[in-house]
Amino acid sequence: MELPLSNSFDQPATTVNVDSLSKNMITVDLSTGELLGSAVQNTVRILRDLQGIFRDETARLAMDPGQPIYRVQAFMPVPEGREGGLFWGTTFIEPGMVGDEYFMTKGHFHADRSRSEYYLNLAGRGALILMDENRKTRFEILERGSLHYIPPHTAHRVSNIGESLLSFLACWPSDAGHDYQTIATEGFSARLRKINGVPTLVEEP
Ligand code: M6P
Ligand code: ZN
Repeated sequence: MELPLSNSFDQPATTVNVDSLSKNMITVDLSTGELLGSAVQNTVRILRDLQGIFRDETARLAMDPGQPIYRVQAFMPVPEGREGGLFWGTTFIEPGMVGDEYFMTKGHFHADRSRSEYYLNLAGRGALILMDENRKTRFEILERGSLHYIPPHTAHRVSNIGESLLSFLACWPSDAGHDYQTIATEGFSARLRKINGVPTLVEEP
């Protein structure tokens, strides 16, 4: 089948300013998930930032408050809150425990509950913890190459249940927003805890 060519070889080639192109270009290191490019935004969460997230506050306070827990890179080509755009990110979660809970993200509902998201795991072993609006909680295992659809109306958080750095890619709508407040006040209905060496979802009392 012949496809129409918009620019045949006997036409002068369009001039492209390579410098201006590369300034806006983002690349993904496909082995680690690291996003490279000047437009990438970085957020680091250390243990001090995660008050009220882990069950065992005594164990958290006994640890180095500067301990890095996770880091998020994001490419947000339109302003946050604008309808119709998409954001792209990578999250890196260190291996480790606070009491019997794995290092994990804060977790959130989308501020616009109708919005969904994809996660694609690149490295390490994790658990995606999902809770619907009836507070029914379940989890999915993240392993290299596993793709996870987070439906609308579903809170989500990720635990690193392995011994090495976990990294996963994410894609979400630019008008989804993050509702952390609901998790801060009500929490998830269950926590993923290491019980007899096994990640186990335990209902909160
Ligand atoms: C993924 C996306 C981001 C989110 C990040 C960390 O990359 O879902 O929107 O910010 O994980 O999760 P949290 O914001 O809950 O700490
Ligand atoms: Zn989200």
